[in-house]
Amino acid sequence: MPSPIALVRKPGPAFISALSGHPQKHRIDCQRALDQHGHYISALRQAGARVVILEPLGEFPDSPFVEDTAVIFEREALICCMKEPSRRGEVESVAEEVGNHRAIIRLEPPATLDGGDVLITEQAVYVGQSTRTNREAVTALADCCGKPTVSVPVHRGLHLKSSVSFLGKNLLVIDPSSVETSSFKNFEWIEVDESERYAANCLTLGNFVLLPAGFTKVADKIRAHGFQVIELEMSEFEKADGGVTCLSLIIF
Ligand code: CIR
Repeated sequence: MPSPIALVRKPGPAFISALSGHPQKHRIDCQRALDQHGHYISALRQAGARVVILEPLGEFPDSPFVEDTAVIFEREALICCMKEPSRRGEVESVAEEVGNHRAIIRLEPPATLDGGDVLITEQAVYVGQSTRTNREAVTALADCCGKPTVSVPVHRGLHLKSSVSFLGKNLLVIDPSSVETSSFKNFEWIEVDESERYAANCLTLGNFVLLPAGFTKVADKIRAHGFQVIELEMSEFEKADGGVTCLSLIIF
């Protein structure tokens, strides 16, 4: 199987102005964010990905969170129309790169969608009904993804994938207090408790799971399922409401 491509974008100086509801948002340290991003790239490579690094976009503070700009399917890619006006200009350069690998479909208003709300599993595509993603987006996804599409209410956190991650092997990491869980009853769960909520967002590449550092209970449970865990310092991205998956767009 060919290596997956991981598209990433380095944080630039504008990253200090990222959208965020985090209490520490005024303390984002750009140099530390860049260092942490460097380790993230190394982890992607260790997990077997070929990393494509996009140029920083000075006028778009949230542009390192490339996951939100597009949703990648087997043959097509849906380019998102993001709800936040300050993020809409991020998509063009991503669409250009993704267009080298997939046929591009564009999501049109009034649909709004952030890629962080789309959880793709073998059987179905789950779409978070968050403050960023609306019903029209669910309909548009259903038309193009070729799998059953399930709308999932998000009670807390920015996106569906802030609280649910798919590891493969019918296994989820989930914070059940933040999303409507009834849609996920056919999966096996690794449950994340309140003190480890941030670790519900993790990225699986083959047998590797990239996980924020310091969440030992979740890390141990993931290891017990046979995965190799790579722990990453994510403090600066957490202050900008972003997690591990948000920093890359994976093209399998
Ligand atoms: C935002 O509010 O849009 C960014 N500061 C954080 C986006 C995080 N992305 C993600 O969870 N997929």
